[in-house]
Amino acid sequence: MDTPVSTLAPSPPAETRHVHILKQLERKLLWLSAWMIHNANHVRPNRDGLKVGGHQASCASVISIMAALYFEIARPQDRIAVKPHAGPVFHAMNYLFRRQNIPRMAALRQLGGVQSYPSRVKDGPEVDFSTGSVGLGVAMTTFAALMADYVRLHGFARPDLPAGRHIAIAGDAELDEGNIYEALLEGWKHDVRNLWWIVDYNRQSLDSVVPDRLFGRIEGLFRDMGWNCVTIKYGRKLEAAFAQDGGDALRRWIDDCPNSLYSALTFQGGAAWRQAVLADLGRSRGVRRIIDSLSDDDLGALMTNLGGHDIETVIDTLRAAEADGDQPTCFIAYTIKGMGLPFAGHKDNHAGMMTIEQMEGFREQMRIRPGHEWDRFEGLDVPEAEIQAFLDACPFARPLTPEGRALTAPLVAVPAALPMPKVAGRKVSTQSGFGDILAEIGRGQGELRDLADHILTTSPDVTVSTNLGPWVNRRGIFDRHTRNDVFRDAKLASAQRWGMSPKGQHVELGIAEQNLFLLLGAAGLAPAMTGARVLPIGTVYDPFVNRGLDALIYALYQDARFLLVSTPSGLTLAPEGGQHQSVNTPLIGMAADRLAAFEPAHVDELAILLRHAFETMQQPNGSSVWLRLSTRAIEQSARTLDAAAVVAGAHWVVPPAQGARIALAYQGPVAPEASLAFAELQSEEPAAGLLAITSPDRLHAGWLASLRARRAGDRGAMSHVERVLAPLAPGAALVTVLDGHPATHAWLGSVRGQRVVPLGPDRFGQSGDIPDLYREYGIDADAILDACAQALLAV
Ligand SMILES: Cc1ncc(C[n+]2csc(CCOP(=O)(O)OP(=O)(O)O)c2C)c(N)n1
Ligand SMILES: [Mg+2]
Repeated sequence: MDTPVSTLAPSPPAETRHVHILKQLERKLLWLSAWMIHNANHVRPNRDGLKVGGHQASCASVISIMAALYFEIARPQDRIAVKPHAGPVFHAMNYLFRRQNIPRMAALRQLGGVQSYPSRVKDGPEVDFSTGSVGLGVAMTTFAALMADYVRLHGFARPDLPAGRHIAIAGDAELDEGNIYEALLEGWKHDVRNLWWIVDYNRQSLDSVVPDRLFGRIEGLFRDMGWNCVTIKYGRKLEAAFAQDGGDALRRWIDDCPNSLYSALTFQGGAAWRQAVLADLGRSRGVRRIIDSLSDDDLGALMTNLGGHDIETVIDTLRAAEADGDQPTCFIAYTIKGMGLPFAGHKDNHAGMMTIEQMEGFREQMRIRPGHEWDRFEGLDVPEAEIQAFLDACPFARPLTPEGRALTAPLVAVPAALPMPKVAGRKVSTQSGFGDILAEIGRGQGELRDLADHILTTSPDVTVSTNLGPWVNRRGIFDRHTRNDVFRDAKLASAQRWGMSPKGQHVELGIAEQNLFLLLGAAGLAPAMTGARVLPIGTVYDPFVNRGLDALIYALYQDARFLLVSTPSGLTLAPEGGQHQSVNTPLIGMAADRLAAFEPAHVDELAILLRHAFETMQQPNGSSVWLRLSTRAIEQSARTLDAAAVVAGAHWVVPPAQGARIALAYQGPVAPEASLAFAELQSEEPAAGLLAITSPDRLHAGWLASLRARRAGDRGAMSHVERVLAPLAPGAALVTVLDGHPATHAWLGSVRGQRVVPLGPDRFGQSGDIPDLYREYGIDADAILDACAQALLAV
């Protein structure tokens, strides 16, 4: 990689001491990343015979890029997403900065060790963005950049923190992910700034070498989206060769060389390069002069001297972009997958790993003595004190704040109760109740003021149809630039007043649901990233949670905190038909970690849950919250609720008598059908109870927690659902109903050995009205009564 091409004239300028040290550090990153993976696979005992894995080739290709960034360009306030398979390089780099330790690196991919792919939650505060599901970490930087602007423009930014850049180091295959282009469009609309994506263009993904024509297209796409696009194609040695007689022909030859041939020649080495170049250009005297004077090794080094492996070129390019201002910039850095390792360029090298023998050779080449593999400066030809001083002087070595990179934000006070709309005696839906409560908060009166100021709402083109309209009218749309509402200025009647300004609190997104969840993720990390409290609320149609699911899970995986309001939901959306009628979402809510999912039936429950959401999303041991709502207006009554029970997941509307043989449980907008059926049931079974389930997710989580606690010896541990079901007879029947998959409730029978007859659609829906659909899918009052009869027969 750094063999001098001494016979060439003019040769690149002699390297300075500074560059020499940088190159020594590159060697160290290459060694440590390869060793970390080797150690995990070949040195550590393997108890289960499973391949541990790791990506030495992916690490090798990005060494110079990461070294240039972290040792030279990045400042502490920059937030960086590292491509998943470069995790070991990232940890090695932190180790050099004394922010990572040997035991955790030695335990790569082992319980308690560093994760295979950087994880905010598991690897600690040095990780800015978790990565792993390719494409998402890259796109997330766009929304994090937007959030940084939001926080600053709202006056929430910490005065001691300078504004930073958001940077993604991306694998080239990440650009195959559609979410990248969705984010590019959205970023353009919001005029995001201070955003860099550095693409490790090794032209290889997992299976193969990527097509040649691709990047011309991609470059154009970036430019169309208002990005600057800079190609870092050749290193200094090649540029020096191109400057010679015959250099133009050589450059054209490399430019035209198909990616797959280039990769194969890289793998084969100098002799193969010579043969291939001379076969085409042997008659050019200039080219012969360049090539003939080089040994095979030197020729191999020359032909693979791509820009992304030339740290000086990378640094110069990044510096130039820095000087250019805040325009988003994509750098396409040409690299070779596995650079410097025996399988460099081989198309199958993604999961390839050096054999024990190859590693031995590599160790010698790196001048590492056996037993000194983890030593920080082993094998480097610079005195330790000098290299340490160099590291200490790197801008990125400065701590971001005295508390480190993971920041905390002050809590926003949540009043004891949220304003409750006057709904008693009226028919109201949870969706409109949500809109009303939020609009009232939006007035920002009295004790609601602080809460109102810190809420950020967002929606992918369903702001009005999810009842956010009144809130937006009060709090405005966020935009970096003030833009008037043309309809309003022209005095054209509209219920929506959509003026945009840097003080607005609603981020209006295009329809792509992945962007909604990436923004919720970024906004939900704002406290940790910026030290400012933001309380993000995102609304989306419930079925389209599925459309953004990967990004939702990604946001939760990083412990981003937000409130998701999904509405309308289920068959209850009757005329809209099957694609809009969600069936599986309650199960997603149960299965998603770090997300408490609720489905209130009535507005009084909703008000309790909304309040709970604002509180729990701010608590270190809290979580994000999901409210599944409906547009079906149902009768509301004035009643006193046990707020703790609503939050814990269920409360008795009609408590059962002790030893009752049956209870009916409902969730969400099927409450009227359940009440109707219950009235009939009660005439037969006066002891029966009627249970409102507000969260199968919380009930289930609480039950598992109490089972675990009892196994661990806490014999008194008792969950909410166990207490709730305790009055019923052993072996009593539970008929359950929701407008969602019946498996959501089917487990309830296991809690106390009672038997469940679960009702709910388990097939795709279709257009209809509520009476027809509820009958067709067996969730109307008749179906509930039939289920009760069936359940009682078997008691
Ligand atoms: C969403 C998603 N799909 C598939 C994978 C499996 N996968 C891991 S890496 C990879 C290819 C990565 O290629 P690239 O981004 O070019 O990385 P590099 O060549 O630098 O290793 C694939 C398909 C994944 N991690 N995430
Ligand atoms: Mg690649």
